[in-house]
Amino acid sequence: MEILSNALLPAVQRVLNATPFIDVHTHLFMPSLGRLGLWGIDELLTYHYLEAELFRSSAVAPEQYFALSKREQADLIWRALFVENEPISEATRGVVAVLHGFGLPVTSPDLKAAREFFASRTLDEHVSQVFELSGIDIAAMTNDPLDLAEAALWKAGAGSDQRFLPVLRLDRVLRDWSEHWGAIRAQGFDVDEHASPASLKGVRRFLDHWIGIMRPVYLACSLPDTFAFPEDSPCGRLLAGAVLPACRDAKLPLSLMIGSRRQINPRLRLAGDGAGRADLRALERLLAGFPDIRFLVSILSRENQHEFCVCARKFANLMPFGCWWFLNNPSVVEEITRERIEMLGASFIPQHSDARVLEQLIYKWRNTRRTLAPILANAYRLLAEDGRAVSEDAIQRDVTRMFRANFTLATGIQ
Ligand code: RAT
Ligand code: ZN
Repeated sequence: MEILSNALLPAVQRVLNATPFIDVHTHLFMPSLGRLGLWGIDELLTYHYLEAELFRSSAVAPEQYFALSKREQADLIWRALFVENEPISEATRGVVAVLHGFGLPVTSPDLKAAREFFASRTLDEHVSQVFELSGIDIAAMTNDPLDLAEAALWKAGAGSDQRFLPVLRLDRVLRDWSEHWGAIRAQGFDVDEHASPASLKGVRRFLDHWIGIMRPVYLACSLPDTFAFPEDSPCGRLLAGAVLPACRDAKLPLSLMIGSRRQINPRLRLAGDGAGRADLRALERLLAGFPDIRFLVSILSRENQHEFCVCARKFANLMPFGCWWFLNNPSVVEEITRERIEMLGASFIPQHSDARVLEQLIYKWRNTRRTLAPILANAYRLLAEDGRAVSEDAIQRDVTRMFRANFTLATGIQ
């Protein structure tokens, strides 16, 4: 049945709320990966997005802050950003939404009630309840084969979990070869510091080995704003000579997240990374050179977004996803998503959560639905004005495509 213009927004909201999304990129871990997964109030408050905000609203020096226990850090952040200030930034508002979602106090001078509540939860059930509240049924993880603790758990046979998809993350291999080649060698693969032709074979064996253990749904790497391709550097050679061939043979997509500038302020540790505009010609060359490989790509700089859409119109093997990290704010998400719909229809994945702490899923997905509803409704209103009214089934088809099928088709899962 055709929907009248003034009923479009509620219809879109209904569909968005009723459709379970696939979260295509998070830093969460399935419970069988033990204590790697972060959750609870102290982790929520010490999220690195909030740490960066702390130093703008408190005189504490990063060195003093990092010397504190996690609990003391959380208390400090709560006091500076939630008691002494109104939490109006995106990241602080997110904590309020999570507390409110669980019926916990949002203006309390301390964290007692929240700590008691989270201490009473059992992880496995808590994961399921958080997924339910967030409206997702599957989350892709970020799995690092060079993280000693994580690698040990995989080797011991971490049980799979239908709520979580493994993703083989290659930042240490592609971004910091000089620091990490020794760790690959220590795992028994023949590589050297120069990323020589023999090393490419060793890395290829390393990748095949880990693809066999983790069974990832894609391989992934974040890259700097200076990313170039092709390039005679360890990253360029390893990408062309080992990673891309491994993706092709295993029929796995490669996810690239381009534009992060690591450690522009190392005093802030994880919160010390920045963003920069990239040269998307490198991406164009990759897409043109490897048409049989699918690329899931997110770009960090707002200034790159228009040419990124143009690029996606030229290359069907590119699946743009998400408004990453510093872009994940309503004003920017709105602008980017409108543009993507106008240029790509429903052939992109509007958002991922990038959650590092389990309960962040609740506010990040709530915000995505809230921002997206009027944008989609407006697209259908314009369509109706131009002569074609939509039905709820048509809206459902688009939403399912954007938040599920674009990913399942790109990765070949299900
Ligand atoms: O958004 C973040 O948490 C960043 O610190 C990064 O981890 C980024 O999402 C990435 O995957 O590199
Ligand atoms: Zn991430």
